[in-house]
Amino acid sequence: MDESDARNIRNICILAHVDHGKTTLADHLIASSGDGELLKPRLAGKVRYMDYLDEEQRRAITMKSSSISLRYKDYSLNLIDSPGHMDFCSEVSTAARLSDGALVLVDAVEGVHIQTHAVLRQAWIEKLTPCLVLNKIDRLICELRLSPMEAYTRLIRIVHEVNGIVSAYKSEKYLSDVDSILASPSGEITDESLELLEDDEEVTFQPQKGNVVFVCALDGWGFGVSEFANFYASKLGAKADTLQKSLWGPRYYIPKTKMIVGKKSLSAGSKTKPMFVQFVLDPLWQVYEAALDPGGDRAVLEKVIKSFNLIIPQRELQNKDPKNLLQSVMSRWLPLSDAVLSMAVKHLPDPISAQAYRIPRLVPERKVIGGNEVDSSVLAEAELVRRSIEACDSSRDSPCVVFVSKMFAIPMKMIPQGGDHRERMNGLNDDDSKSESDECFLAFARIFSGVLRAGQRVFVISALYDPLKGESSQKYIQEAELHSIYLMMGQGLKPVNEVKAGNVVAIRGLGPYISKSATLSSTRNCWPLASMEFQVSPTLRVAIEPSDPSDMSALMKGLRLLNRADPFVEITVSARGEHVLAAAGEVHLERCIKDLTDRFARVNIEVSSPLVSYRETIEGDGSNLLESLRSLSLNASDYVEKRTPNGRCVIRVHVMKLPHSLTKLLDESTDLLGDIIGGKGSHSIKILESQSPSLEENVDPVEALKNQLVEAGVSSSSETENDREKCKAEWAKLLKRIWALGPREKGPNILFAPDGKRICEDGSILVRGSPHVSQRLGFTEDSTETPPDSALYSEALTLESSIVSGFQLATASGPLCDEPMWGLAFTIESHLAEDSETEKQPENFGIFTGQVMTAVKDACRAAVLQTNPRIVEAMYFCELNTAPEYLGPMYAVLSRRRARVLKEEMQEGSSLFTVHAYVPVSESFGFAEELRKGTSGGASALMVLSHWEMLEEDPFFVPKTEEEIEEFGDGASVLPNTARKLINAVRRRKGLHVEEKVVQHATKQRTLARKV
Ligand SMILES: Nc1nc2c(ncn2[C@@H]2O[C@H](COP(=O)(O)OP(=O)(O)OP(=O)(O)O)[C@@H](O)[C@H]2O)c(=O)[nH]1
Ligand SMILES: [Mg+2]
Repeated sequence: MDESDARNIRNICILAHVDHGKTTLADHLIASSGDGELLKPRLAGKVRYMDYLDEEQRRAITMKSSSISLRYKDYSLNLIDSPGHMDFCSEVSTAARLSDGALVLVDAVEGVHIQTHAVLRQAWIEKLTPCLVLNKIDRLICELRLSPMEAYTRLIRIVHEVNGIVSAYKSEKYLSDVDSILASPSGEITDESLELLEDDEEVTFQPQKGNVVFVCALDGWGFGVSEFANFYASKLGAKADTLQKSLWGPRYYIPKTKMIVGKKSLSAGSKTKPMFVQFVLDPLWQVYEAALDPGGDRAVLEKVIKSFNLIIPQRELQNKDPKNLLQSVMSRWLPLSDAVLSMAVKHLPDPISAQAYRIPRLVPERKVIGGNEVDSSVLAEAELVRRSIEACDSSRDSPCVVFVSKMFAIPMKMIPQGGDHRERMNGLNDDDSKSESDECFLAFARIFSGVLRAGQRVFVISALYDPLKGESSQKYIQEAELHSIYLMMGQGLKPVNEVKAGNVVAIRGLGPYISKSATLSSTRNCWPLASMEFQVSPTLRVAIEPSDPSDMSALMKGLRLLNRADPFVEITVSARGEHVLAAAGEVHLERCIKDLTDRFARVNIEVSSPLVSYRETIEGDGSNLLESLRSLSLNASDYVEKRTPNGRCVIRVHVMKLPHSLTKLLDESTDLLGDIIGGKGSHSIKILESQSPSLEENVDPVEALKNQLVEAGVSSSSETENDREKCKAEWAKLLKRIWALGPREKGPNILFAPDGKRICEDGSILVRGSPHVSQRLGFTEDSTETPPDSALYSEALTLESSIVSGFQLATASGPLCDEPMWGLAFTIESHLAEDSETEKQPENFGIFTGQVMTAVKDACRAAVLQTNPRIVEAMYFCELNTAPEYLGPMYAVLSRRRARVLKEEMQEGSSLFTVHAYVPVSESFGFAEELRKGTSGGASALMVLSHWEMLEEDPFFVPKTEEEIEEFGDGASVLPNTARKLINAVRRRKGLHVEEKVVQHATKQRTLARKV
């Protein structure tokens, strides 16, 4: 293969919301390739060829991304089908990384849904070129029974909406999926917006440009406007190009003058339809009516067959079932695969042009900042490798670079046998024990540069590797010998000896080296490719153990295999020694358990009920952070005081609530903050481009975060402009005092360094702390102040780390139920007094620092408990779809689950309702199941983790005022409220003390019992 060959490669993934028809579309593309040797055309759309796992066929949803190599004309295509269910969204990321272009499907009836947002975002992050496929056009005709004009309005609306989402990613700020759904305009589109829309070069999807097709994947037909433009060109005596431009949007054909005009030139009240309706939809509707209506006019069909010279076997023409007849005609008149694939090869990029602009995302540019110690030859080679990726250089002597986006396991029997004798002899190399050799691990990979050969030796580089770091980075690089390379054919594999840059393949022999993803390279001096970004993190956690304790080792082995085979599952051992499995959702969890029992461990497993995480905070919305700080300095009574047992150190802790926007920002930037705060000062390399999807390229993420931090502190308070400025100044001052973040040094809680006088009246001195985080973030310079040279001062200095540790411990486990704290600001003043005992024993010092740490921790926890503590729970954003008759039962289920409904909307043109709601994670288990039962399968729900939300309820509520006692009773008989119940459940699970009166009124209970 030479360069011109790489120009003929297209790596394409199919992305969409669940059930919008990806796998059905893939079927038709497969059937049309290679004379139907893989899949008979008449079976296309029925077998769902890419869903080869039993579980996928059983549930009729795709659960993994898988690739197939196809040929279309001179082109070779790697088509990757991806799942649409939220639980498997990580598979969308792995598919997107290996592709250059994406076919984004939208169901014409259901329209844009939550996963449509998510996949468009994923495509945007990975710099994929998208094309739009509007699927299920047949449903507009047969199910909704829309007129062509109504259908047209609906299609325009969808295209408009999808364009809106993409342009938000392109231009504005980064939004999470949930935010973008909540922000998306649902208003009507006016004619003016249409005029704007169609002439704007910036608009991504434009049918008249050819990157939108209208299809019915089930029946195997589809078209872009160019198909019709070509057909009408000769009939109307117009140029196909001109026609194509007019076949979408408000363009009208005046037969008298043979002119195409805009809306303005139409006479008032004119009934002329837009050209898309007149020339495209009307004929389509006529064919459908002719075929499906009992009294339909067969002549219309004959006319179509004749004018397009369709060759249809008699057998099919005489088919009694009108549906089959229709399918025969439509799939020959407007073949689906032609419409989709001709669009794909024309509008989606080849690897050479794609890699040239994807390079900043794949290998962010790095700049050496002042490192004299950097080895320039290493740097030069690493740069060379980067350029070779940029050029998609497939010459033999260029460095070979491959990205593995996931590892997957297939049963050994699916591996083609023969040919490679080494495989059989050396089968153990894949897996580390005999019992595991039933499964074979393959790497799902793309070659970005050079040539990869079977049997080649490569370096396996993990994401943390840095070639400039020399020795210290060695643990991130390994050497491996590949076994075989396969072209993926959906269910099958085709062994090949070598592949060139730009192709997608499966590689065998990397099982022991890679757990999730990695970069392979022929040279050590190569940067790892940037890590992939996942839409959500695995949040559903359960503890698992074997039913029979003696199966423990089998389970461990199974877990190890599962961890490797599933890119998204997380397996950890909890502090209490349980094996905790984290999955993305219930469907995912169920599949993991099934895989474990049937394939990987083959033992029976007990699964605990889900372990839900909570956070702890205090009452309030944090809008008065600045005021409470001010009052703190005025009146210093509002604190908790603790003393170390030896009495030398007095600790005063004051706690405040952070503004919500700030907490959210800290929560979202954890990784970045971790990098900044934990980063070594002498970092010689700076990654220039942000890896997170910040919009404008080349924005320094640290700068961006700093600006956001400055904004977040003031945004919530202050009314007048003047006030705002004052607040800003004050907040800026405060930002210079950030001593630490917690827990784990990067959480959403802040420790401010105290601002008091250094020496107090009683001679004790204040442990000042250093604004360590502020310095790292660049809010303040490294302080040059040298403390007075005295023993007490230097002792105070050494206590600083104990105070920070105490703060970290406290924020990691709050007083309510040992869950991490959330959105709190602490100021800790510790006063250290002179040691009264004359002799100082150094061995006592260790004890003393420990005492300080414990005192700080206790004081922080006590401060929270004293300031109206509240429990915070995680919320899912939930999108429900239902027919109107099930709205009632659906709301019943929602209210049982403490859900908060955000909006209910009827989808225009159909009778379906879409409802958005927040559902607490703790209430979400079995939700889908209950919904299905409650509505006899008439309503469906998808959930994505959204945010943390504080429960307003006071967990320690006891009626005090007269009115309260009247309403709730005297306290003894008050039932625990929701907050209290949640806390108690967690405490019970963790084996903590639970204050509960088991028997409240013994006498009453006895009488009750007798009655029963
Ligand atoms: N009426 C109609 N139904 C369709 C069409 N295309 C697909 N379907 C049906 O839609 C359902 C879902 O199709 P799939 O191809 O499995 O959808 P998918 O997008 O692969 O779903 P996931 O992989 O689970 O996300 C199936 O029942 C198909 O028969 C179409 O053009 N018209
Ligand atoms: Mg599918």
